Amino acid sequence: MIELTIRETADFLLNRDHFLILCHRNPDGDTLGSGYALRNALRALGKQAQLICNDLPGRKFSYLFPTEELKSHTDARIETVVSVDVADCNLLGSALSVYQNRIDLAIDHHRSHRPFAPFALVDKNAAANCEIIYRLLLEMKAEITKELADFLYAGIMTDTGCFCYRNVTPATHRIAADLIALGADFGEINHQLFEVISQRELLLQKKVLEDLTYHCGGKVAMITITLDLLHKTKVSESELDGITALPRKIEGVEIGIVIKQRGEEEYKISMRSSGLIDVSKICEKFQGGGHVGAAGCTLYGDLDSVKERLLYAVEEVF
Ligand SMILES: [Mn+2]
Repeated sequence: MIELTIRETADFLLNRDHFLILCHRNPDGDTLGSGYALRNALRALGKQAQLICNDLPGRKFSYLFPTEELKSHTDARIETVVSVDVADCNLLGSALSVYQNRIDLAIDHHRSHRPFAPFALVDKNAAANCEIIYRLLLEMKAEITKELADFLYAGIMTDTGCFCYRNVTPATHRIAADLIALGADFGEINHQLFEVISQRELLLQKKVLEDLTYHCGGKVAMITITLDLLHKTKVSESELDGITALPRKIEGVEIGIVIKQRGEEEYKISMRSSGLIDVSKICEKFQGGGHVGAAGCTLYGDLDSVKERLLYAVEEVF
């Protein structure tokens, strides 16, 4: 893998055409913001660009990111494949797995980035991938319209939890300030993404919180979301962000763990830390990864054994 600078990446993109941009599965605001902004900027520069994703964005993202523009495949002519905010090519999802070995350039900010493309622009100090895309668009002299500013601002807010996470740097604030100056509708974006909650989500939260457990003397809080519960409350996977952040917010809790059932014996684990403990290290033990304050992995087996293995790994770090 050859690591490119922002300038080299700008030239790389300016010298090519017929782009296919790939988001990661279960898309969040950062991969969507990066993808939509890069795609629209390339189009404005007179190039052909498509954006695809394994899954459609959740309800709260659909107001900002037009879902009808996002498909899981394309028939367009493809010359250059770029992934955005994808830490590992497995995270493209099954529908996009055909592109795993065709990616020319990876633009990412994950500390756990596992190289999969011949060229990469990886800035592990960027709180959000959208920070990198913003710099890249400036370098390409692309016009950052209000629409693009909205996309990029939403990505930064998503990955920084509205500037709350410890990955935030002075540069994060400066870029967000630039985006607001360019017209980003910060009030509406933050309201839609972080305040609005559906009645179904609230019902799910209520049910899940009834079974919340504490471990390690109250330093760890854990909740489980079963498929049965999702079915009963009709909440989709993409609407679980609010509840994923909940256990970590409890006083004295240093690690919040959310166990989400994916299949009969498959569980997706999301870990959030208050920043003192690097949860990506814990998740790496289970072939997962992420950031210091937010990471994930997948465990297989029955729920009791999944919890036991997880708690064993967590106890080790205290
Ligand atoms: Mn990201």
